[in-house]
Amino acid sequence: MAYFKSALVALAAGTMLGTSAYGCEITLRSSDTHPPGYPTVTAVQHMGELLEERSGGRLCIEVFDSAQLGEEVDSIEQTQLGVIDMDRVSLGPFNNIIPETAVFSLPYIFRSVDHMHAVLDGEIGQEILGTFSDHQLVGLAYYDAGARSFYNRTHPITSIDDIEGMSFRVMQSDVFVDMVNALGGNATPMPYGEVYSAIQTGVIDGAENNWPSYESSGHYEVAGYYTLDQHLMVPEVLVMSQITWNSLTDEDRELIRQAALDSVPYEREQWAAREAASEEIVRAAGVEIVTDIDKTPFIEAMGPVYEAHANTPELRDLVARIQAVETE
Ligand code: GTR
Repeated sequence: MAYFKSALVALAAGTMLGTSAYGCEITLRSSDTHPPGYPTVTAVQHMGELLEERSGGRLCIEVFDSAQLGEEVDSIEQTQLGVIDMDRVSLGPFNNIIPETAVFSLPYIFRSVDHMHAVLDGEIGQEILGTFSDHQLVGLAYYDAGARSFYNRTHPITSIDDIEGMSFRVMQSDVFVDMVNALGGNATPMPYGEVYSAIQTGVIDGAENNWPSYESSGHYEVAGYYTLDQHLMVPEVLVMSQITWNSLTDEDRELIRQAALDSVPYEREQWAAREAASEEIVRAAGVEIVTDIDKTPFIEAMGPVYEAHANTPELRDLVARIQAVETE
């Protein structure tokens, strides 16, 4: 009797919450390097809410933020092995594994956020998502990550000449190593979580990232010069383990695909708001920001990076097709 009663209470509570009284049958564990409240974290949580609602509470997502499940390169491996079900990462760490992703990571490949959206939302975006299936992964969706710019602890960068000899942390991708070297700097690939202390202790002079990452990581506290050269616009990507995917029914896969796609506009909205909020925090902290910088020499220096990473007829064709995508 007591059991019956508590089951009824649970049923009522579950209904109120819009979830099943019997709880989640499948909980997908999803990794993210960012802290709670960061747009990529809240977007995957939002996807989880959609999924729970649409599956009658059967399918749930638990987001492990702040790199609890490992730094990005490791979390990708764990996802390929099926230890982690879902991973929200930058496309950058995929460059050395999937050459096609390197094209989206080329400096200045996207002319604007609108151009990037047009490419990602169109057939080229789908094509690149499809390449993950050769690597034990399923590509689900792209998220926004704004533009990345250089910051450092020693002096304002007002022209390309100021980069000469400086050391910058980059994501673990050869594209970004070559990019910094082509600008006259020295690149040090390292996991995101190690950057703060590497700058603080002077192991490196600086790094590069977008406003929300520069702010939420606290890097602005130790690297107080930020130059808006906007050399990269690397999309974020949400992937699922092929092993997990194979264990699901067609119907559940469709629910997951759709919920992932429906979380994209949500993330873009959150992103825009967070970009503005992070900029405000950083400015209020007294960071010296160089906005007026001639990007032409930066763009011109990237020839060797394109040659090295768009190095097959297929990849060169991909670059040309991206450049040919028009925006209104
Ligand atoms: C952020 C991105 C992360 C991570 C980080 C990095 O902008 O959202 O996924 O790649 O940059 O620089 O490692």
